[in-house]
Amino acid sequence: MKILVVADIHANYRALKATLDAFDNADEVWCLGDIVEYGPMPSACIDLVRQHCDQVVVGNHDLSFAKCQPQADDGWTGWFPHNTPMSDLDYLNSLPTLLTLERDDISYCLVHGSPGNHLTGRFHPYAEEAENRQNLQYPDQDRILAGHTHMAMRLEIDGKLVANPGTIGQTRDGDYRAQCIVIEDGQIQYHRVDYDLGLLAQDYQHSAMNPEQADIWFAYTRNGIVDVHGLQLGPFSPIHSA
Ligand SMILES: [Mn+2]
Repeated sequence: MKILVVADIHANYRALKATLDAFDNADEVWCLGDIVEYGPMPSACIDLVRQHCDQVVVGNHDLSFAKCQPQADDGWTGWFPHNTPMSDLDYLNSLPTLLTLERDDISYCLVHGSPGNHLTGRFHPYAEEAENRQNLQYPDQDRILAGHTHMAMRLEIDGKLVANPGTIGQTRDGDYRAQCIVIEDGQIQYHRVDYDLGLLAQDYQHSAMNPEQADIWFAYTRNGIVDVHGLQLGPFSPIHSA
C-alpha cells in the first residue's frame, strides 16, 4: 500500500496540487491539519482536501480560521480575510483532532500537534527529551504522524517512531518546494515537490489580503526565516503559533 501524507498546507493551492499530482498513484492520502491561513487560496485547498484526502485531522489554524465571522460592514474578522463558504467552515469544525488506524500491520496515530496536546504540541528535534516524552503520552500505536512545526523530521521515542512530513505550503528553510512523506509498504520516504512560484505570487495578488500583507506572506514562503538556533521560524514568531 502506498500512502501520501501531507501537513500544513496553509492555503497554498499550487503546492498542494503539485504534490497530489506527483503522487496520484497513492492508494490513500492523509492530511495532518492546517489546511488554511497564511496562504492566498483557502477555499480551493479545502476543496482539494475534501476530494483527495481519505483521513484528515484538524490543525490549530483551521479552527482559528473557522472562527472568523462575516462582519455587517466590511468583510471578515481575523488576520486572514477570506470569502470561504460557511459550509467549508463547518467542514473544518467537524474534523477530529486525532485519528488512529492500521495499514500493512502497522498502527498509526495521526494528529496535528502531538498525542499529549492535539493542536499545538510539538515534537522537536532540539527540544528537551522530557518535552517530547510529555507530548508522546505513550499512545498504543507504533507510529505517530504529526505536523505543526513545519520541519520534516523523524524521531524515535521509547520505541515509537514519530515522523513529521514538514509543510506543503509554507516552508521556512528558504526552499519553497512542498514537503511530504510517502509510506510505501511501511517504508517512510521524505520528498520535496516543485511548483510554479510565479503562480503563487499571482494568487496572493488576487487574494482577499491587502497588498502589504500578501507581500509579507509570499516573501516568507519564498525566502524562509532563520532564528538564532538556525531553525526556520516565522517573522511573527511565537514558536507555538506554527
Ligand atoms: Mn502550521
